[in-house]
Amino acid sequence: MKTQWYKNAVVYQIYPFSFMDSNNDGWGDIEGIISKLDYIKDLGVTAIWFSPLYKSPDYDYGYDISDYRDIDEKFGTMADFDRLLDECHKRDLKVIMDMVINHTSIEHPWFKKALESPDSPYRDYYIIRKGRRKGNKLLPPSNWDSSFTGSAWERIGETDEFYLHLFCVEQADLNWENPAVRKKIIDILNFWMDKGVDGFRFDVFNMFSKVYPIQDDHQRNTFQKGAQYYVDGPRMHEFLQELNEKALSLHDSYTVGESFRPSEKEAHEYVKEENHELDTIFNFAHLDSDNIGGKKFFWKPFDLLQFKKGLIKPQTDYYKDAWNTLVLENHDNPRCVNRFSIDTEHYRYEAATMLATITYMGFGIPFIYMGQEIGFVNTDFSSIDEMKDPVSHFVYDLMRSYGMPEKLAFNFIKYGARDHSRVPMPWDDSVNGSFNRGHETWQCVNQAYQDINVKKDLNSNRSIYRYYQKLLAIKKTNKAAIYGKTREFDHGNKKIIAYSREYENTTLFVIGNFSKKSVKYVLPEWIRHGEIILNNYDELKKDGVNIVLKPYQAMVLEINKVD
Ligand code: TEU
Repeated sequence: MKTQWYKNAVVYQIYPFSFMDSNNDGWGDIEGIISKLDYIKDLGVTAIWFSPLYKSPDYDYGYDISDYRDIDEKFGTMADFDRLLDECHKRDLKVIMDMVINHTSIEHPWFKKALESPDSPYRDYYIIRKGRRKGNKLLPPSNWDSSFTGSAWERIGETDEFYLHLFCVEQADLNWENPAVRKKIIDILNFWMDKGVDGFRFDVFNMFSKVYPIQDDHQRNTFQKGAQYYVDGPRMHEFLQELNEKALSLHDSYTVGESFRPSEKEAHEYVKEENHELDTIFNFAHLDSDNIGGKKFFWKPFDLLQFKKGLIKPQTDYYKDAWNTLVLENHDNPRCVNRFSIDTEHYRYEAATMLATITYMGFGIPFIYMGQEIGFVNTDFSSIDEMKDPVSHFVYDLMRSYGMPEKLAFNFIKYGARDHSRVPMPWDDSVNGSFNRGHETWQCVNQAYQDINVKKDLNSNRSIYRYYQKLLAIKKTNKAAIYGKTREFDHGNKKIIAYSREYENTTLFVIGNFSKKSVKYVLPEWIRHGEIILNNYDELKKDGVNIVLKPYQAMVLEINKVD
């Protein structure tokens, strides 16, 4: 049944709120997406992942689902979705749906029914426990933290019971121990696959299974209290295998799991082919190279060695019995050209193309986040009120509660805010970047659209989009780029990333300069006569056995052994 089409796929992620607003109401919509499918196809992608389109009260902008079988009306109707699916398939674009099943919205009928009566069978759909009395205080059932700051427990009205929410208060965790819950989820997956969707991205999947009975976390140096009891839980493999057996394996599906800081061992187990769990998971380790422990707000000077290790290790360690993914941006991250110590003011084109080259020529499926293909930049938000993401507000409030002055707290959250990637897509330099025809947008427009937009990029002789086209064409057809074994060179070099990809008679050598200065590099002897198949500069300077890489220069060389 499974054709493994995903192995040479290229995925484009759309955050529907901000892609294209066809009816000028301020929100992106399905009709808008359909109008841009040719643009996406021409880039060279083969699949689209849609961030949630389902009904949602949007406390976490779609990641709090209140109906898994319907489309939110701001995006359109189910008939619109069916047309979208059809239009994608007509263009040979696979459709990957986001599936947020660690939790539901508190406005989901299951949760509402659960709260209606203490005897409701729906009560066991969630994780509800009695609080602990201490004197005349009622404490939560455990000391677990939510990933979004504060306690992971919320009291149910005036009762002495609490429900678990590992994210927003409005996102109640489902009880995966309950077979009825798993059955409902399996039915939902089959519902979408019967419609013809080709795969799923599972949101925070490695939190489905928790350790019971619920207990306090006494670990000293934990980044998040309770994580040891709700990350990579004891029934994870069993749950994923069940989804596979009863839904995923019945269709020619592809799955990518978004995991929350999985252990290396478990990460490998989730994707090993023989385990029949997930096809791939995301690897974000390299994106932690400019922040502390993955907490994006806690900025630290960029560490290239950490970036390289994070990017390369999954390629070398998961090789053979699993597949991999390659990510630079998504809806939870700032724009890549504004990270990694990059001088984006002077070298935006060079840096955007360098990052794409050294990331996507690796082993795994490229995931491209909308706007990344034109090197779109972070937004210069002027106040916290312009930020819509609840997480920005939680962290801002937390900093204020520690006594941090307003301005400092705002500057603190600005670097890593998720809002940067969630502003409307800039199509040209007309009003609102032609995301719509001028209606106030749900999220402020990044004023940089006047200089950086799709139309201008496509007309430029230094078009980032056109460079991506060349890169992706190689990525999809060159066997070494798809299947090649990755080997890193000069790990200790603090300016250069270099690795090879070897498959049968072909070897590629990928090299990129992370510095804004020219850097000399001695190419390994065997590749010196290789052909340059991709270069983000017009030339390659040589100086004896050295090559001289200009600021943010990246290249791919190819050599073929003749038998
Ligand atoms: O994100 C999971 C997650 O924990 C992080 O990526 C999180 O966004 C980040 O640490 C906050 O700084 C997934 C979704 O991608 C995200 O958009 C949702 O908010 C979250 O799950 C809850 O559904």
